[in-house]
Amino acid sequence: MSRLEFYANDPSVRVVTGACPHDCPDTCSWQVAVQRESGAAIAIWGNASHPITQGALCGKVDRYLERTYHSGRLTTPLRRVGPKGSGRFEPVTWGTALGEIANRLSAIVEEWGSQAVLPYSYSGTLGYLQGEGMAARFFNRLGASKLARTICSEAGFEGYLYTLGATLGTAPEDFAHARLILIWGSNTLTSNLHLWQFIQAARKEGARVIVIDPARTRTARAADEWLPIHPGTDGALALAMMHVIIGETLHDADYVDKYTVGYEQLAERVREWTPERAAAITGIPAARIRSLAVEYATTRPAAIRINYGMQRHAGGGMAMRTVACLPALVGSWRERGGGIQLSASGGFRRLDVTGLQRPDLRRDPTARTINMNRLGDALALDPARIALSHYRPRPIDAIPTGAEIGPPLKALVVYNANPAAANPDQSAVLAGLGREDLFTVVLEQFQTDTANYADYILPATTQLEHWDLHRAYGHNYLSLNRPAIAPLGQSLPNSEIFRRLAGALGYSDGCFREDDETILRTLIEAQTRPEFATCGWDTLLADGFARLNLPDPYLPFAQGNYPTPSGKCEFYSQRMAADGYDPLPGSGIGERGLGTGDWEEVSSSATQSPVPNPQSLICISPPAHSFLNTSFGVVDRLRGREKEPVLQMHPLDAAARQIGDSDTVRVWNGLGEVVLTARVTDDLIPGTVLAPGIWWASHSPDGRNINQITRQDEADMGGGACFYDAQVFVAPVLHPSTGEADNWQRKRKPESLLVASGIG
Ligand SMILES: Nc1nc2c(c(=O)[nH]1)N[C@H]1C(S)=C(S)[C@@H](COP(=O)(O)OP(=O)(O)OC[C@H]3O[C@@H](n4cnc5c(=O)[nH]c(N)nc54)[C@H](O)[C@@H]3O)O[C@H]1N2
Ligand SMILES: Nc1nc2c(c(=O)[nH]1)N[C@H]1C(S)=C(S)[C@@H](COP(=O)(O)OP(=O)(O)OC[C@H]3O[C@@H](n4cnc5c(=O)[nH]c(N)nc54)[C@H](O)[C@@H]3O)O[C@H]1N2
Ligand code: SF4
Ligand SMILES: [Mo]
Repeated sequence: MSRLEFYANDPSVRVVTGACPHDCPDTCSWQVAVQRESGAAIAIWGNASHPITQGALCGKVDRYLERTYHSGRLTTPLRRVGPKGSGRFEPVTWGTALGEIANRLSAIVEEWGSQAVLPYSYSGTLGYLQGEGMAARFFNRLGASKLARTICSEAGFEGYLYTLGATLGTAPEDFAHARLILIWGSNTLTSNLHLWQFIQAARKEGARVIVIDPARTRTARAADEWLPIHPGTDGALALAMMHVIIGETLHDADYVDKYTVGYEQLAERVREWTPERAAAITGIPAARIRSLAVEYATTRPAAIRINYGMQRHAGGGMAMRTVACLPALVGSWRERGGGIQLSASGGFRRLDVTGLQRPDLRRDPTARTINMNRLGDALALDPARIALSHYRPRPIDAIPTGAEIGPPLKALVVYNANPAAANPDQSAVLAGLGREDLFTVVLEQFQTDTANYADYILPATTQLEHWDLHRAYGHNYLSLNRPAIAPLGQSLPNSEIFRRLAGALGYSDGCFREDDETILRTLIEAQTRPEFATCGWDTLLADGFARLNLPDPYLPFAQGNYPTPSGKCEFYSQRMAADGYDPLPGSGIGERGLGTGDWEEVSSSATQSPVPNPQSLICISPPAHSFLNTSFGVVDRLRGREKEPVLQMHPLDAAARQIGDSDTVRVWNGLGEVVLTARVTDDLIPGTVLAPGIWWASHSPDGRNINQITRQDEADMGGGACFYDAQVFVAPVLHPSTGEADNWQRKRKPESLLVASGIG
């Protein structure tokens, strides 16, 4: 008997259908059993009728009731009593909190102008309503600075868009039809679990699965082959693959002729990219690059699942743009089970949100836009650093000067985000949040690292307690989330908090009085594009989800139809030239920043795989299996599964630094330092260290996390983040009395840290 049948037969229980709100490509449809009498949720499971969820949630969200009913849930508004960042608060009423916040915001707007206020939000929920719904209306009406939401995928998105025109791609279901699958910079079994069932179906029919990743992840272990690659060098691999494909005329000349532009220039460009040249950069042997290219071009259909790991680098946009050329070159878009998937969000980007977000309320549409990756700089008082924090997605976007820079930030309103833990350059972010003159309001479910710095913490509901509507970025289904239980304590949905704040500021526009269900129904009913014809409100209420009105099978580029300026796949991009880029695919190495810039220089003089600086290592910090960014760090059982903040390193790198397994190590660079426990493993390419993220700083032995060593610099495109492009030094932390390296650090709080000398 299914769980649905079990509970549906129980008259004391009702079953409510909802959707997982988390930042995950799978956007699962879930069902919750609620006791009628107590109103308590007693079970949660994956919706069996959803074609992607197929009845299963991941190990994290299986624990969603533990998260919702956690003793750490915030249930009352809180006002700061200690110094900034001390984490000491007193309960106040909603009336007091909102009145005082409204007064403070009004005074700041009066003295500094409305742009001195910054909303800061990201991926706590991907819902339209509890994300940028009522909040967008509120900040538009206020005239706050705008936020460029760049922290996750922007570099790669821009690169993909230059090449293909939309973030459309292979449907997850269609991976079942592929006969070769390249999983490229994605740990599918950790961060995109529901794709795996389709990959397994393909393998039953004989498909081979190859993982291209610096780490032998659990996905790489489950695949047929792991191709270890140096971080940030994927563009070089793709160029060399195209060198072989074109050199051996394995490309689809008919597809190329009809549906692409710039083939001649591409052929010219890749001529110099021999597999030998790419081997010295990527660490993948030339012969394997050659055979991979042939395998890719001749196995039909061949699908690529590319994810964000490979674009969190200085040249990540260009690397993505280059890889995105591959399916058009071999014509694999023609076939079900061919093509590439970066994100399915392109379909949902066509959903018209103007009625939801009301940009028309903004009196000053030219208000500055701050790049969230540069929050540390944005919160500084130095105008030069504020200028740097302006959103400058392309090389032609200049750093503003003079009055264009705008006022210093005086108020920060954080919701759905935890920048004190998740943002790059943690020291800079904490220095900003620690400013006594910065007025900070945090809407949260838990007292996070960021909430510790608030002046007011406002308790927010979880997904079990509010309405929302969800797009997906790993499939083509829209989902509705209905509240299953009443809000815990005095917590309120973000929508209601901003509704009440609007009231406290005297905003009389009717849109601030609409209730949540009405907002969502109106949003759905306002859609006129054919993609949403299947997504009626009644369908969503009845089923909890609806497939976008796309053909089945959905082969977006089988006959061209690229929404680029030329209408074709752009091997040569005029738009890139105009925006200040090389118009042809490149390696992405040395595009901007320091990290990967050193690779080529070193490799040209070395016969071995390059290491950027003999003493430094590249640090990547991809998602931990049992966390979702920082959102599940609070759930004891999940934190227990991750055990402690660790640094994985290759035995060669460990030996060179006299580091043994489980030794306490210090990881540092010019930006900051963090103490971690070494895990010595050959599941990594030498020269790269890996710290699974994202730990709460307050759960870490030294009160810091890996974002101590990540930098605010933008990637080459879209102002994207460079999380995996960090050079670090690593050394054992010696025991203060014995002078020996071991894991003593884990067992006691450090008063002083003695650092081994001689390295770095
Ligand atoms: N369990 C879990 N699931 C998650 C998350 C989580 O924190 N935990 N986070 C969610 C979020 S916010 C996102 S954005 C998504 C997407 O998540 P992604 O950012 O795509 O993360 P992963 O799927 O772990 O893929 C990253 C992989 O890329 C590899 N990598 C790093 N640098 C390079 C490189 O230069 N080249 C190549 N080829 N590979 C590289 C890493 O080793 C890692 O295995 O996952 C979501 N799902
Ligand atoms: N070193 C390193 N840093 C990274 C990454 C990495 O791979 N390595 N990944 C980056 C990526 S891909 C991303 S997407 C970002 C994510 O960065 P953030 O968006 O800051 O994500 P989270 O850390 O999950 O924080 C989300 C917060 O929102 C809260 N929340 C959830 N739902 C609600 C709600 O309905 N209302 C309110 N008010 N709050 C809610 C949660 O409790 C949680 O504290 O981190 C980035 N940081
Ligand atoms: S985090 Fe991802 S896999 Fe887990 S339930 Fe949510 S959408 Fe599904
Ligand atoms: Mo993300």
